[in-house]
Amino acid sequence: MLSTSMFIIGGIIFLLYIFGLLYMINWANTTQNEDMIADKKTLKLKVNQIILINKYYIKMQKLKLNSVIIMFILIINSCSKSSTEPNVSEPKITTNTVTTTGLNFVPNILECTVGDTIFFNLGSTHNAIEVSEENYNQNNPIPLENGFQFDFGVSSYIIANEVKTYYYVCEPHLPQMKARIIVE
Ligand SMILES: [Cu+2]
Repeated sequence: MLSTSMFIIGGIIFLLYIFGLLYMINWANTTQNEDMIADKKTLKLKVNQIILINKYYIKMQKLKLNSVIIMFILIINSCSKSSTEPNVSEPKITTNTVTTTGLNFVPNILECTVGDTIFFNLGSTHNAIEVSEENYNQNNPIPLENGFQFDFGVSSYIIANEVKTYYYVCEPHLPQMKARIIVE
């Protein structure tokens, strides 16, 4: 992935920068200490100079820190931008689930779109058999030809390939337990 490699490269550059910065700060401190020991005799004369150098040094450190922070923000920003770009080709995943509660399918009427996947999570005492509209109205659990049939306690799915209404029943719990899926 482009964003991952960018992040790794950015991270390496950032770490190198930090190490370089730490080395520079350490070097500046040691040389400054050495200078201070060596120039003890002329220290009083140089006090004003040292104060000025220290002020400049602190300013430089603040600038360095700011540049590090800015660089880090830029790296993070570039990475997050590339990862949040909307992927147009990504399919829209819509899921619909039918479960069982008591002697009911939930939801009783499921409305969905052509192409949707409908999951069934049936309780152990319930099955789901697709029937014709007529048999649905007459509470006859006669399976519809080429219809879906899910056994007791099954977890499975159907894909709604056409605009139609699925009528289905739970065989042992008719006439109460029946439901519909309306595909639009
Ligand atoms: Cu049932």
